[in-house]
Amino acid sequence: MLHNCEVSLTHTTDVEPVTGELSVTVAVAARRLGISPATLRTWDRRYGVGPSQRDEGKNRRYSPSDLARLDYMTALIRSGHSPAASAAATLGQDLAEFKPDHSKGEPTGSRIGRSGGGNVVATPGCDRRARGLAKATSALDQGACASIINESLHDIGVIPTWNELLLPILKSIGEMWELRQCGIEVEHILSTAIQSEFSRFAYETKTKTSRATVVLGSMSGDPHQLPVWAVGAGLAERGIRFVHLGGSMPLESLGDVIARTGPRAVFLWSQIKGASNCDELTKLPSLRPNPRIVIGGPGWLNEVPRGVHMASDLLTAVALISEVSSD
Ligand code: B12
Repeated sequence: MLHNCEVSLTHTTDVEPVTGELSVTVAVAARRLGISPATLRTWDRRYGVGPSQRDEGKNRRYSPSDLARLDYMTALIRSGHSPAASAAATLGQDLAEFKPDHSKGEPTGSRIGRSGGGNVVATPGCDRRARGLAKATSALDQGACASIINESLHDIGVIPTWNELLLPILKSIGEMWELRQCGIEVEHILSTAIQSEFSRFAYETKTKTSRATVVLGSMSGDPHQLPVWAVGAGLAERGIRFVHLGGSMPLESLGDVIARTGPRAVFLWSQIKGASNCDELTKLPSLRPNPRIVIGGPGWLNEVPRGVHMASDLLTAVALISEVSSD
């Protein structure tokens, strides 16, 4: 019997012989493995498990031995290992004899250590504190997560805590969901701890401005609001008061809040790809002076309107807002 992916190989124009072997595009390789092309690109960039060939247009092409390596890596992940550990084990393995078996079992010959089961969050290249947080998250120990985040906020500040401690772990949890459609419980445990510690930090910090000068929120239909809390805590650290409207804020209500409070700046986050349209921003009320509108996140579609600022990271967002919001 033919392997299911071999059938799809012979029926797709994405396949062509390169140096005498059949090679496939990233889209076909992803389909065959049941994961997204974005994850394959991340594995290439982050772990070096990528295609050995590129065609003349510089597109990636996966050879049969690249695909065997990916089959081996996904078999390890499906049997419970982290992507980082699976990649490391894959790169050191002779796969000439490896035959993929799509059961959940661990591939034979793997020398990787057992992870102890459950949804284990990977932290390749991270420091002791991040490893501790990943461990606490995997163990569903929310109290420990909160104290590690709290300690870090007071120790190194908001921006390094977000960039160095939290982003790698959030990304790893996102990958776990994308790859195995699991890990929602760890996502919730960590998200709740982040939200509670960032809000506590923000409200306990003495602000210099006498009224809330900045309005923050996530766009309609999007519950993701951790980066919004990071912006709020980053502003509080600089003595700037804010009002946080939470996730899924309808544009109309946002317009009402802007009209009523006359803020110096507004920050809007959109996480889910393609969920928010930049054109909608033109419907926000006009004030004199107009607040500075800063947007962030991978969810924004279409061209950013004139006068609106797109921030690509936390530091930029906080700097753009602080510039117009300090007394
Ligand atoms: C935590 C989380 C949740 C929490 C949110 C809790 C909360 N209170 O906010 C909860 C559990 C609610 C949740 C729900 C869902 N989620 Co979710 N979630 C995440 C997770 C793990 C982190 C989100 C986050 O804070 N991202 C912040 C950073 C990490 O995002 P980033 O895109 O990597 O950031 C880039 C830039 O934006 C910039 N950047 C980073 N930080 C900052 C900060 C600022 C201020 C700026 C300006 C820029 C910036 O740098 C990065 C680029 O290098 C992501 C994974 C991920 N990688 O984001 C998934 C993710 C966003 N979720 C996803 C999905 C699918 C969902 C659900 C639909 C299903 C699910 N997994 O439960 C539901 C949504 C339900 C609904 N009603 O729509 C997908 C979205 C895919 C897509 N289509 O875009 C992701 C990407 C996971 C994945 N890989 O599949 N989620």
